[in-house]
Amino acid sequence: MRTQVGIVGGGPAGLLLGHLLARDGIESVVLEARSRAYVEQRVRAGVLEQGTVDLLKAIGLGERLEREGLVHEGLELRFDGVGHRIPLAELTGGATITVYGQQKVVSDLTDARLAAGGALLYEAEDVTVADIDTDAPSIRFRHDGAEQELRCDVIAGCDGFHGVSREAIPDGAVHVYAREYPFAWLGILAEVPPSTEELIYCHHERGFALHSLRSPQLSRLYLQCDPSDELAAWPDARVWEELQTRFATRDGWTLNEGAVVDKLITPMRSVVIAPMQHGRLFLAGDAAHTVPATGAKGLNLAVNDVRVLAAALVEWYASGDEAALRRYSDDCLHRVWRVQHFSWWMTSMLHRPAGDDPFEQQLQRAQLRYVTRSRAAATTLAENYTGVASA
Ligand code: RFL
Ligand code: PHB
Repeated sequence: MRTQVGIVGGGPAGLLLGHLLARDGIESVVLEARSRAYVEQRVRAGVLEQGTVDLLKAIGLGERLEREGLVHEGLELRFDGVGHRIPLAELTGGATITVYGQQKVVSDLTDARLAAGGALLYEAEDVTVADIDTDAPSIRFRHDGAEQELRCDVIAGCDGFHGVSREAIPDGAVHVYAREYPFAWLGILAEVPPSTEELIYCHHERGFALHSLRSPQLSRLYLQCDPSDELAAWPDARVWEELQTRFATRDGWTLNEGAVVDKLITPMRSVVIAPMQHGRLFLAGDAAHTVPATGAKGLNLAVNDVRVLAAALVEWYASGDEAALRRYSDDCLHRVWRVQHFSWWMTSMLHRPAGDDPFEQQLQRAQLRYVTRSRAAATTLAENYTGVASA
């Protein structure tokens, strides 16, 4: 088998890259380890930046997004039992965020790829990436019981945080910057109308909580937990009780409860692999970096990477000039580090610190008061959250 661009991973990064390349007549094959049903049911991100929405609309993927996406012009920071609105759009000259589940983004991209006859192989097993130091890299894998080799001009490693493509990079050729946080998130999807119109990021002495949503009938809620917690330790009743405690306000705000239809525990970590490329292998999305979910950035950053990578590949195929491809990592990393900083900052401001350090708790509350009272500080949050901050 042969193609121009071999794409490992059929998540948002891989599928969007395939879509962008196809628009410029560049052929690709997407290899996905899981089944279509699994990939499309995986509940993950919910918040799309303005730039992500603009791109999806510009490339013909805006139809359902426009119909079902919920445009938000603000968010709430809640601490000491009081809510404070950050008017995102007003502070940024009109930038908004759109709540639209990652599953829907993935379904829209999958439908578009299959309708256009693009190659997308599910349940690709034992995928390995080889010969990235040569002009003829290849991907080996097993599909329907048969060993396969896909020869390519370049390979895009879009296989997420647990992917295998970056293992092809020789030891010592990249630097891994990493930070683990001493807490995790327990997330639920609940069949209940959201108790809020805008997202609520809540600081509480018992730990962080977040109220998000997926639709007028579906709520998405998270609470800070211990990274070693098992789901079994969190029956639904305990989850609701903890959410009720953390979200409680002095003026008696109520949190609606409903049937829990999905529950997961996800670690919080920050990772950057730099450079994001080696030879003919280009890493994009979570394969190259991860951020703690507090900034709602991972998917948006993945979209930015593949936008830059697709443009560089188009230029290379059109002119033979490698300059943009060689610059790929540098072109992405400024934004990657801006987003890393913002995600770390939001995470540090909102979570219960390890060891319940009272000094750090007072610093957090001082920062929260400042962000909610100073227009300059609130603008910093708004620019970063909506994705219009310059890197
Ligand atoms: P993905 O989505 O992990 O997709 C990688 C794909 O590669 C496949 N794969 C392989 N395929 C072939 N061979 C192999 N060896 C393979 N190994 C893996 C996987 O099955 C998968 O289909 O990475 P991608 O495309 O880079 O996309 C990144 C985003 O998924 C991620 O950054 C976001 O979900 C992060 N995130 C959020 N991002 C936002 O922008 N806004 C949010 O509101 C937001 N909320 C979240 C989040 C992530 C969360 N979790 C569960 C980590 C909330 C949560 C709870
Ligand atoms: C979500 O809706 O899943 C979500 C929203 C905001 C975040 C993280 C996740 O910061």
